[in-house]
Amino acid sequence: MAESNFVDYVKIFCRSGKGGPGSTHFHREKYIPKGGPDGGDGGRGGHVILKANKNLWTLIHLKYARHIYAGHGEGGSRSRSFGKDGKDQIIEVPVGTVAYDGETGEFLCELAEHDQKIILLKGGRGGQGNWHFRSPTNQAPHYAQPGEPVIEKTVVLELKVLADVGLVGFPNAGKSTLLSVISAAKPEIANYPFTTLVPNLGIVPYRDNRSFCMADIPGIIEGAHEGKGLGLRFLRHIERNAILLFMVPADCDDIKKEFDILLNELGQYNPELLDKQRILAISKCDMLDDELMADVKNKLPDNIQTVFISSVSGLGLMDLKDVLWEEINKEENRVMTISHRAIEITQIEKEEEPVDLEPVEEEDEPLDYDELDWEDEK
Ligand SMILES: Nc1nc2c(ncn2[C@@H]2O[C@H](COP(=O)(O)OP(=O)(O)OP(=O)(O)O)[C@@H](O)[C@H]2O)c(=O)[nH]1
Ligand SMILES: [Mg+2]
Repeated sequence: MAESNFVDYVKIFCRSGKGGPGSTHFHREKYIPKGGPDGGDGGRGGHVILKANKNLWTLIHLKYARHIYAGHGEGGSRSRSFGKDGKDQIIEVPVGTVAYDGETGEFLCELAEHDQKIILLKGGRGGQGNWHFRSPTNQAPHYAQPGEPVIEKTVVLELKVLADVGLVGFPNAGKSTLLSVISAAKPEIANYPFTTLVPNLGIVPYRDNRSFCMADIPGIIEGAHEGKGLGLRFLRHIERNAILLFMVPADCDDIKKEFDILLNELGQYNPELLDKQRILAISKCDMLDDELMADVKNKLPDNIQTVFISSVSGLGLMDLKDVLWEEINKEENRVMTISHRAIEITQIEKEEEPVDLEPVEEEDEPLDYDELDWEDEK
């Protein structure tokens, strides 16, 4: 995964900005003795914001930018001047990114639409200046509110790519070959298992200038849910897909069994995946003569629409695209929402070596927050 440009997992350390302190200041002017308190409010600390961008396809730009700090709010000053707000930090991510708490694995938020913005960490509120605390009994308050402190969090961002069709199959089933033939994508293809190590996306052109998106993910083997082969972590990339295209090669000994193993592995990862519409493609049909084909047809699993294809001879590819297009456009196959389960901490540790977090420099004296009442933000 190290050399790949496709990064679908990053762990980043984020810190929002501190609120600026309110000012304790008294008006001074010639001929105006005891001008009274006029300390202004501190500025708000910067937020850390996630923003979805449809032009991004991976999280690679965040791989080396692991510490993201928003700016601190400035302090208020004389004449009831407000302090400047701290600079927000906007983290642009591909549509389909999900954020989890890096410590607990808890789901935080998901960005499903272009331009959607979510505040990941709120900047601290600025403190109120002493002007706010004047009262008939205390006309010269010698105190002001401090700003709210920073919030720090380790956040895991995971990308769940948005594709219409997800390819599911054993290694060597011919998934990448199909993608390379029906789209412009150029995934690596070879006659050995686990050629594909990261997901590939391709746009498949269809009749009348229409197109749909297909995701080719690494092969799945029996026991993948226990971590065999490449495990199941790539299945997150088909969680959002409208339909799943299962692929079993025509020369496989037992098509039904292979199909059942795939179904079982998917169910182990997330039972919701089994609710998706599925289509079965029997690949490499050019390898069989008519007699063997007839034999294969007798041994197909029931209750699933099956298409016979060959990426080499082109057999059945147009039919396949027709079937896929029809299914993608069915209202009941649209994926509106998906439920995100918390991720396991052991998985976080496995995916990422620990990040060396920089200590936060404490610039001010620790403040006593108990003494002061927060007023609601206006
Ligand atoms: N005869 C024939 N061979 C095919 C066909 N499609 C793929 N192959 C061959 O099958 C082998 C595996 O193809 P891949 O596309 O790399 O298989 P994959 O499913 O992507 O495999 P992994 O990435 O390892 O999961 C390659 O040697 C392809 O040339 C086909 O339609 N007919
Ligand atoms: Mg492949």
